[in-house]
Amino acid sequence: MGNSGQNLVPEYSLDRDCTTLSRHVLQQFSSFTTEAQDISAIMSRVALAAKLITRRLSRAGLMAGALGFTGETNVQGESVKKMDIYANDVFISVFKQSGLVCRLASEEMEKPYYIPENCPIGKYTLLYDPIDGSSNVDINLNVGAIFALRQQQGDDIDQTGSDLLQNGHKQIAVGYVLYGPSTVLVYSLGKGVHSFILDPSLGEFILAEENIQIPTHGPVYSVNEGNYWQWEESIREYIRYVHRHEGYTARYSGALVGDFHRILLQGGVFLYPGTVKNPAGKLRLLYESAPLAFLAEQAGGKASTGTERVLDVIPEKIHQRSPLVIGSVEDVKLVESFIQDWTRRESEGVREMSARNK
Ligand code: P6P
Repeated sequence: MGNSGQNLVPEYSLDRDCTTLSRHVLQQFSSFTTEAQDISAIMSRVALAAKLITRRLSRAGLMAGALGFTGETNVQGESVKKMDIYANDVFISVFKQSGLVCRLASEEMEKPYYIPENCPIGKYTLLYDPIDGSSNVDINLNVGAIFALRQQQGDDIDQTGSDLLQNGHKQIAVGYVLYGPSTVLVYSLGKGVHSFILDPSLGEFILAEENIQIPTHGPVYSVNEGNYWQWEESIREYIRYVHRHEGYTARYSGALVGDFHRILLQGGVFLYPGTVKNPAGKLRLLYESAPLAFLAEQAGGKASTGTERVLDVIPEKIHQRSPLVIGSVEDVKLVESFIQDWTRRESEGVREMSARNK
């Protein structure tokens, strides 16, 4: 049969199918150092956790006892889903015998989980939210996981993880897993943002996109408008602005990872401001806002608390919350401008008031 009849597979697709996550991570390093091997092995463990959780999620609806609430409340004061515990235990299991990390700090555990035999100084700690958006789990909507890798900054005698209370620039590797129609893993080591799609037939995460860049502006604003009356007036003014102006559309899934992934690829802004109930917002800094802020900046975007760069914030406790405004540079700046204007008017008002009262 002539060439025209041959079913030629373009070479690039074969090569691309061989660009697995672990190979891509190694390529991020200039040489095959111990650090390169450690980070690649750690990312492979994260990928294994993602595969195990994907498998559970895809069958949970058919498994007795896999879904629903445990009846417990976590350190956040939130009702715990059975899937939260399962996913948390998966991360512990895949790292316990790995010799790769000393500690695991999770949204689901008040204190870090220690793996004592792996705790010489300088060892790694994985911080993670095992199932982000678990309110979506029982209704088969997208959920995610967020992770950040840090290195021990000194001894941790009291085993409270106090040396983890550092700003987001100390993150060595960050990423998230999006459990959607396909399972996507997005990561950065500080050299761009790269996405991988799980090929179930191979059991491998295959490179999908390298050096992802967030558009400088996008149409999406993603926020829970049900909190409108709990926000500062500056945020309400911003919301009224996007309501009145053409070119904006609201998208909100209740799961940060899915909402952020849309912003990463299409542009726009996600915000979870402080509310009357939670003045510091709902999202946790060390394993939600800071990893995503690192990704956003690596992709040419911006991440702010509304008044300061998220990556500069130094937490006072492991589960500290922070307001979050993240996404396209222009859209984050627009939200910040409403906060700055409001703050200025407030201080002018106070000055006028005090001048009148003299
Ligand atoms: P609300 C999920 O519980 C989560 O931590 C994020 O994934 C999500 O963005 C947010 O909370 C949703 O919170 O108050 O809008 O339901």
